[in-house]
Amino acid sequence: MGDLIAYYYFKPREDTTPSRAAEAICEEETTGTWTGISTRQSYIKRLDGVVDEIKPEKEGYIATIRYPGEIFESGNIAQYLSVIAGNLFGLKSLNAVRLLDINIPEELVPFKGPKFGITGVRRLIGTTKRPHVGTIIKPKVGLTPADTAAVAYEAALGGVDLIKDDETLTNQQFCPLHERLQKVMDKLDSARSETGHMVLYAVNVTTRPDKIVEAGQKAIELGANMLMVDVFTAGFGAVQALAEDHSIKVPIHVHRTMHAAFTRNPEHGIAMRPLARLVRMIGGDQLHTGTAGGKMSHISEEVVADNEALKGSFYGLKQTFPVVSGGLHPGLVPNEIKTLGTDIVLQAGGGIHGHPDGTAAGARAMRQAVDATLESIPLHEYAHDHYELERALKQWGVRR
Ligand code: RUB
Ligand code: CA
Repeated sequence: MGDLIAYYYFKPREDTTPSRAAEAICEEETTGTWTGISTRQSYIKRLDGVVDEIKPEKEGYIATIRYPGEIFESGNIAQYLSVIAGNLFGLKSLNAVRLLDINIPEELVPFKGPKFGITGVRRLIGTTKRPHVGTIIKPKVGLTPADTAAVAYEAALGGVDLIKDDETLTNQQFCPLHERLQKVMDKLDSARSETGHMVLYAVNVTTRPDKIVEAGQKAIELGANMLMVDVFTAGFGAVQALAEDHSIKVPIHVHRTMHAAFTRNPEHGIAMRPLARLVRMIGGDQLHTGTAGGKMSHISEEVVADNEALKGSFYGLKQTFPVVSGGLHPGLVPNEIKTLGTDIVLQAGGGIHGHPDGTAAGARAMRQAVDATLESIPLHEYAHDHYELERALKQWGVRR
């Protein structure tokens, strides 16, 4: 079995050498502990982690650590994380440590990956090249099912490809999930009969892992054409259970709320990249990876490579559709496409529902911004004969 390679940025404690600090990671995560032990049999040596390389980086170092494949239980993501992203974060010999990326051997990828992937989701909508445009219903919580459906209808008329719940909306009393889902799907049917355009609705079925498949099945029975899960609050196991179940025949949209608790600090925590790889392995069809210039604090040079982790070749698994979201509006679209390419879902909440002429106009403005960008026409020029875009640019400006 091949080894799993993990890359860590780290800063050793002042009284610890870089190699001692990297060794401490290996020991803690493989066969060692803080002291020599009498129970260590000689046959255990093959499971020792190895520090392959240490090189200086910014204020610290990057260590390449080789974990023997045999130390992992193939297919058990929770166990993988306990090794590659486990106790090491608390070791006193390191002032800071961040898991940057992983390289996983094929034997540890017994997963089927996305059922749909970029191509499958595109096939449902009928696109080949252009970025998809999505919206999050706003306000993020509080609307009744009927009002949620009315907003969804407007967004669909305006030309979005995807409508989704927000991460904090699941099945609260003010907006019961089944009622909301049925009303939204009815409205999307009406919109489709007017526009001829298919729209996906990612209904947020995030719940405890032992209930999520049942929740997904029920949603599909009631007409859901996409399911959404908050992967870090629900756990990888919840997404995996849903994605691997044969009865779940719709794509899965994966939100990453809580990710910044581990991804935001450039010196300590877990970068998005290994997490993105895991989400692709367990079957996420779409995953939030951030923007080039939106409202959330991202390490934007990392986003391009994070998306590559979702799209690059990986043991034959389908590609996961990167979702670009957080403070987007039409004026930001050219820069997002220029930086991140066209295989993206451009998702705007406030940037659609905050349009001065309402949701449908906001959706049109986003679509117009995409069209202008693909035709290489500056937004201001395109706005001359596209009123909704003109109004959006007046409201929020253009990023130069
Ligand atoms: C965006 C939104 C998403 C964020 C999360 O709303 O609701 O939850 O994208 O960030 P708005 P990320 O368009 O109004 O800002 O996608 O980076 O995880
Ligand atoms: Ca949100």
